[in-house]
Amino acid sequence: MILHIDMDAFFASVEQRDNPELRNKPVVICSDTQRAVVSTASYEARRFGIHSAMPLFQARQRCRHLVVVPVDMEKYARVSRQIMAVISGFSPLVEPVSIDEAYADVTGCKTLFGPPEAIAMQIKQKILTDLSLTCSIGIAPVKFLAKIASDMHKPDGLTHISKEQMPAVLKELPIEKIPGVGNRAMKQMGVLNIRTLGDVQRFDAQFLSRKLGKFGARLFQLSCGIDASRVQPRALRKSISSETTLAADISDFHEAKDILLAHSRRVGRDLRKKNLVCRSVSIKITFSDFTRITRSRKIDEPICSGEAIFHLALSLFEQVPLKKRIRLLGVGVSHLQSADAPVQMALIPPAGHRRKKQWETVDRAVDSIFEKFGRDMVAPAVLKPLTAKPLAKGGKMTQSMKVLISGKVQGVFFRMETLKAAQKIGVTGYVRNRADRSVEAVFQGTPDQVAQMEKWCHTGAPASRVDRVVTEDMPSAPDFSAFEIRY
Ligand code: TTP
Ligand code: MG
Repeated sequence: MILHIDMDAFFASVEQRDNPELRNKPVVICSDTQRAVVSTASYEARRFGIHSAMPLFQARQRCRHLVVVPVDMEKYARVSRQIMAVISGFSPLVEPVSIDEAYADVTGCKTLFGPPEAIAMQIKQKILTDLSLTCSIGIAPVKFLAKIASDMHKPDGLTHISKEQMPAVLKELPIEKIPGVGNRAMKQMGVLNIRTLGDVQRFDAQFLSRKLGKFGARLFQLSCGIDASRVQPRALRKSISSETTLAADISDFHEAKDILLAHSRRVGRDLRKKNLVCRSVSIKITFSDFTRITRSRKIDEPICSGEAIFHLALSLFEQVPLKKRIRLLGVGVSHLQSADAPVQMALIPPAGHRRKKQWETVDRAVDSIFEKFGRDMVAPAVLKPLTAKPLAKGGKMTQSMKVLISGKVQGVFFRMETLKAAQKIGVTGYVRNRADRSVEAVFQGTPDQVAQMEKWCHTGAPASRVDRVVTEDMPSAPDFSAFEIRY
């Protein structure tokens, strides 16, 4: 059985969710160009006859108090990824087809999640509770009917066309409902007096092929309920990389390190987003005279944290003699596999195993924050030589301050609306803003370390003014981590 999931008034619903003032109002999401056309209309706006692709001026004529909201594609793409992740939790066979729709083959998922209708209900419920959005789902034995079914009871619909009901539904199905039917085909079918899929049955396949080409043959098959297309999950990527041609050539080792770290984190994030791990890390350097080198290293245990990738990239980088200035620097990973694939566990975990796992947890926490609150919410640790001493109690805070703290604390900083959100993503420690109780930092560490960090954040300056806290493990002094607090 195939599910087709389609979000209701997608862009508009996301905006109405995020801005309560827009709820229950006629809203259109519209690009900011001169000849603006409506991307999507909320269901309230649709009552005025407003629809996608309508010029904005016409929409305004139809509804005086229409609210126009600009398109925020990055946000919709982020929500889209969250939706796809929810669906992927119920079936390994998920095919995203556009920003707000996907097919899922749930044939083999019965023992885990129940029959297709129960799965559809669980998906709807999870999207609603986790993302506060509604969707419509169609269930059918074949793809094209699942898509048609999802559109039958919008919004918030659930339509199941069983194998037994299929012939009756097909017979009455207007041909304009068939995905992919173009204007020319519609005209020709008009000439043949074909209005429903039932009408198609009056002709044989050869005749239809002659008249309508390839589409004719497909049409005949569809009229018999045959749709050979399968749900096709995206092919597994072979490698992921991130690189930049620098604005100006560099020769400073620390600068190069910072760039490697940023690339490693980006690659790690990409891996985790795709639920992958890698077993090979490489770096790429182009020098100012355009000569290029690549170095790579294979590892036994798969990794996906930015830190682990960075440590390997750095060790490769350190082996390259830097005689020329660097023009381009990049980090790549390959030998990818699904993060869910079984891994042969060593009886004695290799050195640094625990640390690696901790970084993965931190990275995943950061990923959730990115997904939920956008990129600016998390400040990455910077790799710069440490200079400052711990701040004496009551000491004067400078613009930017680095402090040392004993024990291994891994941390990230973000500003979040509520403590609840921090708890939801399963972090073990947090620092709360004294003024408004919002969460300012999350990290892993012992209760002592948590308390210590909390103290640091609140010493001297009002916490509400703290802008960011970043931490760094120091390879030269493994028992120390550094905090940088900016405000
Ligand atoms: P659709 O799924 O076609 O429409 P929708 O989700 O807004 O409404 P519903 O499914 O409930 O009928 O498209 C998904 C998103 O794609 C939509 O929110 C905005 C965007 N889109 C455009 O930008 N231009 C268009 O012409 C269409 C149809 C959609
Ligand atoms: Mg939709």
